[in-house]
Amino acid sequence: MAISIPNLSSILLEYIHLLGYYLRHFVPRLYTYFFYKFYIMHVGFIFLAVIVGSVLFHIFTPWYWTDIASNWGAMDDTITLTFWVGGGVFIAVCLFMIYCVFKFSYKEGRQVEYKPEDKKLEKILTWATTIGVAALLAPGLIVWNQYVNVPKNAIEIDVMAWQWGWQYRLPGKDGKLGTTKVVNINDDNPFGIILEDPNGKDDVLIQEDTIHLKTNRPVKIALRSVDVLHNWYVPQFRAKMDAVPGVITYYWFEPNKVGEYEVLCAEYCGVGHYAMRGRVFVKSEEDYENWLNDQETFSDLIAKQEKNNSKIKLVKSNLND
Ligand SMILES: [Cu+2]
Repeated sequence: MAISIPNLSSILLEYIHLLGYYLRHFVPRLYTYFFYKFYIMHVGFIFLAVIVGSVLFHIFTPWYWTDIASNWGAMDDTITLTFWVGGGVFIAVCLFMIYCVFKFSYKEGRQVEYKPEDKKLEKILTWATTIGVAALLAPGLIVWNQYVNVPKNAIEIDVMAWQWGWQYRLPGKDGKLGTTKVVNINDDNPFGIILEDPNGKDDVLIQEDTIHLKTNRPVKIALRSVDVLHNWYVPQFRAKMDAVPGVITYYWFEPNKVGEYEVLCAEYCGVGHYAMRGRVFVKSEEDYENWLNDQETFSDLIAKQEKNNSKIKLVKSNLND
C-alpha cells in the first residue's frame, strides 16, 4: 500500500488556510475591541503620551543649561529640585486624570455623585500642597541668604546700566568705591562720582561693555540704573538681579573658570533691549592685574580733561541735596 506523502505546496496551502481563519475571526475582534477602547479612552492615551513625551524630552533635550563657571552650584540644585517637585506633581496629576478617564467613562444609567465637601480629601490636599510648596521655597531661601551675604574679600564692582548699555567702575588701590550721585552724571563725569569723596579719585573707570574678572576671587556686583529696570546676567555664573533706578541692588559670585562669557540684560528695557549685550573675561591673577593697570582712573580722566582744556562740567553744586 502506497503511503501518500503530502507535498510541500499542500502543507503551505493548509497553513495559509489556517492563517486566513485566524485573520478572519480573531483579528477583527481584537481590532474592534482595541479600537473601541482606544476611541473611547483616547484622552487617557493622550495624557500618557504627554507624560512620557515630557520626561523623555527633559532627559534628551538639546537645550539644557550651559556649563557652570561660578560657585553657585546651589542654584542648579534648587532648579533641579524644582524639576523634581514640579515634575512629580505634573505626573501625579496626569495619572489621576488618566485614572478618571478610564474609571468614570460614560456608562448608561450611571449617576453622578454630588459631593461639595470632603474633609478628609481637603486635609490630604492641603498638607500635600503645603509640603510641596515648602520643599520648593525653603532651599531657595537658604541659597538666597548666601547670595546676598557678600564675603569680606569680594571686589566690589559698580555696574551701571542705561538704555542701552553697560559701564563699570572698580575700586582703585584703596579697595573702596567713591560715592556717587545721579545728578552728577554728565559727559565729563560719566559715573556721577562725588568730587569731594577721596575714595573716588582712584576709582577705575571702564566706559565700555567689556569687563574683566579675576578667577577664584569673589566679586560683589553692585547694580545701578540711570533710567529703567535692567538686569545684569551671565548665564554661566548662574547669577542675576534687577538694576533698579534710585537704589543699589547687589549680589555676589566667584568666577572659577578662565574664559570669555556673554553678558545679557535680563529685564525687558525698551526697544534697544536686545542690544544690551556685553562680555566678561575671567582671567588669571597676572592677566587680570595687567589689564587693570592699563585702565583709566577718575584722576586720570580729570587730568586729561584739564590738559585738553575742555570746559570742565564736573558737577560741584547740588552736593547737599
Ligand atoms: Cu536693559
